[in-house]
Amino acid sequence: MSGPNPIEAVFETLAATAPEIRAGLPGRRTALDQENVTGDQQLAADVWADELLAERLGTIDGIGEYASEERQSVEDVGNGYAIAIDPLDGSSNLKSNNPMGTVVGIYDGSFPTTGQDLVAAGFVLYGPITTMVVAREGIPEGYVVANGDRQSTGPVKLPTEPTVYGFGGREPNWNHSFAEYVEGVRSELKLRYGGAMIADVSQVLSYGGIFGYPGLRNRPEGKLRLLFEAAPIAYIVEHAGGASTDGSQSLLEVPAEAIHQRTPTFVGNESYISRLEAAVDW
Ligand code: P6P
Repeated sequence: MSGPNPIEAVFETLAATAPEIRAGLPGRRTALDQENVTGDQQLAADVWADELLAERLGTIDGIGEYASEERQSVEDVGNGYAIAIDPLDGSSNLKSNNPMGTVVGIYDGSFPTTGQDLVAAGFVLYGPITTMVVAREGIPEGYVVANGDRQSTGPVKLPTEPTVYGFGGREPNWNHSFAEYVEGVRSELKLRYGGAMIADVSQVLSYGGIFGYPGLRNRPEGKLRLLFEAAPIAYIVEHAGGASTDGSQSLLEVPAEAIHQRTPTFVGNESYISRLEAAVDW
């Protein structure tokens, strides 16, 4: 008899591990004297959450590769799907006690690969309560995570009426045409930017709008990582009825040459995504 579906097992495991991660955060707010592969300062929580999730997810039958934002290289864990995970996205919010999350993409391919190989994506959001969104075929499903169990809150559909926006990076580092685009957005929507992609994307999924981290004058590739952050979030938002872009194409089309490759990242209502692509000269 075939075992449980590995994709389902990944999300069950994330839910089951969520209370343990949440409970382990208070004692792990210290900054380590080290950085991850892409130069983010690592907290004790980052390393601990990564080790915990590697152990739990890497032993699932049908998972072959475990790649983490916190690790230099891909771990070979057997045969099957390839997981790309940011164990604690937005962990710098731990110091200020603001929301953060875990984001995972499940790829039917070997790293480095592209968003076209995604077969599922999801995130856990550690906010006032613990919630989860899972996208596989069709419309994403939302959950409240209680005692490690997922309680469905129904389909996650992007509201047709946009309300909020949030863009990362310092304004002096935005290029002129993007700054002009944001002036228009600013006059139409409300600012919601909290420094953790998962929490900011959750705002967009709940209220409609656009979230992004642009390429900057001093960093044209932007900050967010394609395989760990941008492609999984684009998969979720596009399945929820929205759109994504790196400035010119869906994030699911962006070719990855390296596992820690960064990309300019925008997700949200199609009207704001297409307006961005038309207005901004990167
Ligand atoms: P900034 C967190 O470190 C992260 O990768 C994303 O979760 C978040 O959207 C972004 O960086 C925040 O970057 O420059 O605003 O601190």
